[in-house]
Amino acid sequence: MDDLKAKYLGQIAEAGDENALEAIRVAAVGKKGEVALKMRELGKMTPEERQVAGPALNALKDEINSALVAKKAGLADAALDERLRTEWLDVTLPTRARGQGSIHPVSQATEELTAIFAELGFSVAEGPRIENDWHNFDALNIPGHHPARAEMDTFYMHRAEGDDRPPHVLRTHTSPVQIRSMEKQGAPIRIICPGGVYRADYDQTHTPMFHQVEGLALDKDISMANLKWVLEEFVKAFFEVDDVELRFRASHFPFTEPSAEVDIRCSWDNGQLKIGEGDGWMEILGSGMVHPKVIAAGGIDPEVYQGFAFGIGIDRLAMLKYGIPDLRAFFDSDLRWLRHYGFAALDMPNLHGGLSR
Ligand code: 2U9
Repeated sequence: MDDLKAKYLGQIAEAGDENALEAIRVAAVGKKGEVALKMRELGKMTPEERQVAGPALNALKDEINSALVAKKAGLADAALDERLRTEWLDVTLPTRARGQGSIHPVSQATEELTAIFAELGFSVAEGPRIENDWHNFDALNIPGHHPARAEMDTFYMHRAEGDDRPPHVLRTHTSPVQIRSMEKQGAPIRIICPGGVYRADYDQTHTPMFHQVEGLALDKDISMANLKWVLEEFVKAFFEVDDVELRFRASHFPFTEPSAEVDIRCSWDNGQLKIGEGDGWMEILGSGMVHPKVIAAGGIDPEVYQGFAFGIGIDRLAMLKYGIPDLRAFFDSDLRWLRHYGFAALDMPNLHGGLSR
């Protein structure tokens, strides 16, 4: 019996993991283990021998069980110690730097001009970027044969053969939003429609997607004088100048009559653009009195209501205001590039998570 005890206590002490311990338990104190076999031999003993051997076998069984439990706890402690040794975390290390974004100059310009036109009583209207050709062209007095349709380098949606739904296009201007607003809310109306538009064109001053803001004001007694005042107020507020002279040049758009392109007074000093002073002129937008056919297409009586409309390229406005020379860099560039040109919003802590060095 002493041999058994020495054998199993020795094996338990040597066991390296729980599986080994379980194998020892089965061999020693399991139902068919060595201690059980010895117990069976008790029957063959004399009562005197049994009185000695019985309690001794029970004591041996208890001792082996206790050693198994103690060793199991020891192994668990050792495993925990090993994990604590290898899986520690230095919470005092500095955090990993994360790249930070900032507002895009086009979004910044859109927010600024929206606030300015809101002060002038214009609310914002939005509409779909995929338009039917009636809202994008016909309603704006651009019929099927009109050269403006070809000039606009329109992206047409694919039509499978036999699909005779009316053509849909990526809107070439935000004007269809005004048509939809006129249909929905009627007159009087004073809205601006900022948003992305699409034309198949790509060079230093054109990208296939760009941004426009168009304005529309219809009422019973609106004249071109109102248009001029609104545009003057807008230009002064947007470019943060006290005064600016506007020049209206006669032009032609299918959707306005009369039409005018609008220049602002400016100067170039050592490559530095100054708006509002000097002897130069820079074209910044197109405008006019809304064509009666267009007012009628929006479901409003042109005999009762008239008004003005204008269109401005937001990307170009942002380039002028923030001094960014190449339109294409709005689409495939990064913050270092914008900072190079001094886009101020990047360094304004309270603006859309600025301060992104
Ligand atoms: C309706 C009626 C009239 C919007 C207008 C322009 C003149 C114009 C260009 C400026 C730069 C487009 O982004 S740009 O290339 N736009 O010159 N836009 S009048 O006239 C409208 C619009 C909607 C119902």
